Amino acid sequence: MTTMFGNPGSTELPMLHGFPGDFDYVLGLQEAVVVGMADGYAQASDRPTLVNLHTAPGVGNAMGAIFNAQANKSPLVLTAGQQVRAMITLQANLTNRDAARLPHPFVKWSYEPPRAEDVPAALGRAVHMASLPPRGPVFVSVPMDDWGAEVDEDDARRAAERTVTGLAAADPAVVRSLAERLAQADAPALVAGPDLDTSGAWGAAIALAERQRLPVWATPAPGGGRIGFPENHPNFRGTLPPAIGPLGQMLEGHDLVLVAGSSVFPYYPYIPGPLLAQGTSLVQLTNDPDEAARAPMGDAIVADVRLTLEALVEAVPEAERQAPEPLGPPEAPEESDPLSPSTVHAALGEALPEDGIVVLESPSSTMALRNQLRLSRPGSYYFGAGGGLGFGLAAAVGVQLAQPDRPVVCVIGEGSVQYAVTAFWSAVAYSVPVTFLVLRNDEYAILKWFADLEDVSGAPGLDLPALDTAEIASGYGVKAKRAAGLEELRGLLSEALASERPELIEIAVAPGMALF
Ligand SMILES: Cc1ncc(C[n+]2csc(CCOP(=O)(O)OP(=O)(O)O)c2C)c(N)n1
Repeated sequence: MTTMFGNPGSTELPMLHGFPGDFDYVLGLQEAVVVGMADGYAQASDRPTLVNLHTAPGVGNAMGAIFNAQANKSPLVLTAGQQVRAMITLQANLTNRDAARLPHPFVKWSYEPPRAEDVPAALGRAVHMASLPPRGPVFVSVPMDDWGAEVDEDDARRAAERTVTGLAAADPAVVRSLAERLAQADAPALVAGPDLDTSGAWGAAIALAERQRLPVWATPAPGGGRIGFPENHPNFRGTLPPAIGPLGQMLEGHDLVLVAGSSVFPYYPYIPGPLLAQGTSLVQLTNDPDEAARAPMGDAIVADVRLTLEALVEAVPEAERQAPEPLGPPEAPEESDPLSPSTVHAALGEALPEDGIVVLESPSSTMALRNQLRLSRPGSYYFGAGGGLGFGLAAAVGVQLAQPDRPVVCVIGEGSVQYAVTAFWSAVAYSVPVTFLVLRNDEYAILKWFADLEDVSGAPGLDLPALDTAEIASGYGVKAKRAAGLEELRGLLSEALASERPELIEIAVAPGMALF
């Protein structure tokens, strides 16, 4: 680790004393943003990432972001300061009174070392716990006087130098049996999940799809934080709907569905129906025992997704089935004033270089973006799998810090911006050249759509008049412009994408849900 994301208080200053020159400190102005930036950084750098929060209130502020990081399987090593040991029992001001319990149930492991001398080993253990599959956030509370204690240098070095790997392929007999099931199936399909991206399995997924002529679906968009298969590939069929009934129907006609690197499934909203059509069976491949155990149907194999797919590619024959029908180009959006979100996404699709990265938090136009963009390089898409707003803006800054050579665009609703608005400051302070594309529809559009679905009428609090995000971002130092129409949007997008500083484009869009 070479970067720490934090927001300091008096209880953290001893940890920052003599801050090492080979470490960078990234200041976030509120803890949800600190964790959101670290989440994006951890995912896009593929490394465990260090975070420092301010005792109980700092962890409290960060809880929504820790929830998101858990859903994203982000390997975050969260630390927080704590009162001096001598004053914890009498509960002096700022004591985190039950520090290890506080971040539950959103962390894999949570600890306050019993002695100062145990802090190095606890941090070592935290790094390994965060990084072992399935990855996720962990937490260590460190009393502020511990940093001045003597430790055994040799023990500390030994703790720091250990390597622990957790990659494990599936039992070869299980792979052989799956290969036979695939080869004998009449119409098998592949569902590509976010962990294909995390585990570096794009190549294996493409090889399997081509060898077995599998149509490939992306796991449902709202819960699928990353893309695991090139969406411009001829075998790609689209993104699965996120509800039980429609998803089961969409897979109808496939006698075997292999779901790789995803939960089964990240459903929402509740639209009941058969989980799968008659005659469809399912096998899930996941590195997460909990994902395997809680799936409501199908068999599951718990193993590293890349290693197992690579073994599967070796074990399956070249299929003679007909190649899947290509999806065809995205639907051309209709002209409207104000522009539809789909028109905005189509313009982004034209402007975005092939190595561009999209961080998305535009709830009512998630599907429209996925349908318009067809992202096709690994590590090109990050979405808050937990559904808590505040991920997008902060994570985009972290992703850009981890991937300085790839242009990052944060596509975000003006409502969503407000949950992580101080991330603008960090983007400016550290010259992080994210392009923020803000879709302004003056409402919580997705909630109006949900209100219809839930038969709710007359709900208050769904309109956002006069929320001027360009003005707000300017206050944090971001160069911000409002695009008056499509031509201006195109020009501003290409300028911002080429710029070496953070820039924001606000564009008015039509209200309502956008699917295509
Ligand atoms: C932390 C958190 N609070 C509230 C919500 C509920 N919520 C989901 S979408 C949404 C509206 C987002 O508004 P905006 O970004 O403008 O997007 P639009 O729906 O208009 O596309 C809200 C409030 C949430 N998901 N997370």
